[in-house]
Amino acid sequence: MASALVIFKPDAAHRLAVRDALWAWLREERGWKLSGLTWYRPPAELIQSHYDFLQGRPFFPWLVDFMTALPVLVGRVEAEPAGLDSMRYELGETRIAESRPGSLRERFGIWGGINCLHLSDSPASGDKETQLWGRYLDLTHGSATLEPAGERPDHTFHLRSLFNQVAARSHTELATQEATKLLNAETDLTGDGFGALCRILLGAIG
Ligand code: DAT
Ligand code: MG
Repeated sequence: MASALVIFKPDAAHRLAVRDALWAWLREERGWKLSGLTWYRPPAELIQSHYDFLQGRPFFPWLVDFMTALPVLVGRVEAEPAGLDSMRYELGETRIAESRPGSLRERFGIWGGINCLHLSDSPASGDKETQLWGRYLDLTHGSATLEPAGERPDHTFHLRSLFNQVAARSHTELATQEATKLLNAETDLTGDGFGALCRILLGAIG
C-alpha cells in the first residue's frame, strides 16, 4: 500500500458546494482508504518545503500565499499504487485550461493553478509528503466535521469566464466585482477571511 497526502486547497476548502462535491468523491473510497481529515493552516516554511521543486518559478510567491492564507483540509489516503494512479487521473491535470474534461479539476478548478485538490503524484512523493506534514500535524486521527453546503451555489464556470476576462484585461474592474459577488455567495467566510480568499484567487492572475 502507498500513502498519499490529500489537501483541499483554500478554494476547495472554502467554496462550500465545491467542498461538498469533492468530499463526496473522496468518501467513495473506490480502491483507497481515507484516514483523517484535519483543518490546518500551514506555515510558509512547510509550503516552501512541500513545493521546493517549484522554487524560482514566477508563480511561486503566489503559490505560497495561496496555500498559507487560510486553513485548508489535510488528510492521508492509503491505496495500491494503481489506485493512486486512478485517483490522480480522476483529479486531472495541473493547469485548469489543460485539465481533462470531466476531471475534478476541469469541473471545479477556477483558473491557472487554482485547482482545488492536492494529491501526491506517486508512492515516493506520498511517503515524502506524509512524513513532512506528519511533523506538523497528526494525519491519522483527523476529525474535521464538514457542514453541508446547504443552498450554497457552485459558480465555477461563471467564475472561470470572469477570471479569463480579468486575465485578458477585458472589463477588468467589472469582472473583478462580479467574481467577488459570486465568491461571496459560495462561501461562509466574511471580513478578513473573505478578503484573503479574494486576494489569493485573483492573485493567481498576477
Ligand atoms: P500537481 O498539483 O498537479 O501535482 P505540481 O506538483 O506540478 O502539480 O505543482 C504544484 C502546484 O503548483 C499546482 O497544483 C499549482 C501550482 N502550479 C504548478 N505549475 C503551475 C503553473 N505553470 N502555473 C500556475 N500554477 C502552477
Ligand atoms: Mg504535485
